[in-house]
Amino acid sequence: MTLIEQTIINHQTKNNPIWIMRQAGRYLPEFREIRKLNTDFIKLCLNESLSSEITLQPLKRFDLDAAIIFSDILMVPYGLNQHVEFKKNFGPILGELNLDQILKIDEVDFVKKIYPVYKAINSVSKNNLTNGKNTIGFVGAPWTLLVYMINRQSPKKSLKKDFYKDNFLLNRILIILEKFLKLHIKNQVDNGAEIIQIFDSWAGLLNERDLPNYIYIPTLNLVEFTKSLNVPVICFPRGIKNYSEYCKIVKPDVICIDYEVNPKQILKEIKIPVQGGMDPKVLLTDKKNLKKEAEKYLDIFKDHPYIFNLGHGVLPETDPNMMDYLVKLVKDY
Ligand code: 1CP
Repeated sequence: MTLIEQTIINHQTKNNPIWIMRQAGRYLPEFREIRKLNTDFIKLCLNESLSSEITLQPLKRFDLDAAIIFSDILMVPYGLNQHVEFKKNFGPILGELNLDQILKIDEVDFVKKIYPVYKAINSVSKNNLTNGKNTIGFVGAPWTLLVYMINRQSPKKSLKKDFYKDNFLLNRILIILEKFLKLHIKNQVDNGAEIIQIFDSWAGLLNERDLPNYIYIPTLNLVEFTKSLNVPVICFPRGIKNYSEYCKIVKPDVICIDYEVNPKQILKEIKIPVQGGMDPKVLLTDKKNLKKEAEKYLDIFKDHPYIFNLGHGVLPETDPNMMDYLVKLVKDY
């Protein structure tokens, strides 16, 4: 059993596993080198050999406990034939959403369009660098994908004014997303993903009264589906207020917390394994402060099953030496 599995399944608390959201990415010079020559981000995600290589880059440098596959949550709208592109210094831009067209897509078309993602997972999970470690697959939560598909760009602080205008459309897309996300999870698992993380990056944008319809019910369906494949599932509902209600209803195996959450409060309220929390900006300070902040989380969760991670993705300006220091610090704790 890997360290992560011991933490999730046996609830061991002695050795904290560590992996980092966006561990393969722009803070690594070897990634930037590949990225410079591959300006089309979607194409890069669909290049099986390069996306496998990028996935493994952080494992060559650091003693991490998992590889997370280099892909993107927006590969699902792309697989549903919505145009997706990533503009430099702006973020994702999505094309018009045409329900009639989306309804015509079947499972075979979808899988064909993003097939290299599954092949990359297969190759990563068979690579020696992941021996004794886990390969993590992921999906965007239905709500967060709905946000990108309707808003057609990052909502940053707020959604477009008419976001909720077409209730029929919103609910149809949610149902379609649920179907294809299950397929996407199943194909990742069939190709070697041993854990699934569900990213709900925009969970914090919803009113409390809308949580059941847009988050609780559709996410619970994905969690139950993933568990039925005998695969643990980690949920990251960034920005929600009530973690204990979320855990009670959605029932993930692990809850990943963002950096605005009070870890002591979580320890009091949550019985399941916890992941993450530390502010990625801490990695931009100095080693002394990094040690203090990392040990804060390790101390708080010393008798609780805890997977070390950040409270959001590692920032592009991060010095890889700071990451190295952090991984060693967690391993030596
Ligand atoms: O080089 C570049 O400019 C691309 C930057 C980049 C990278 C490295 C994007 C564009 N996506 C990714 C990879 C990625 N995305 C991974 C790979 C695995 C790893 O963690 O190392 C994962 C898991 C994601 C997930 C993802 N994509 C999320 C959920 C997590 C989060 O950050 O909240 C979201 C919201 C996206 C959308 C996305 N992809 C990329 C950008 C710039 C964005 C938009 C973010 C926003 O709306 O502000």
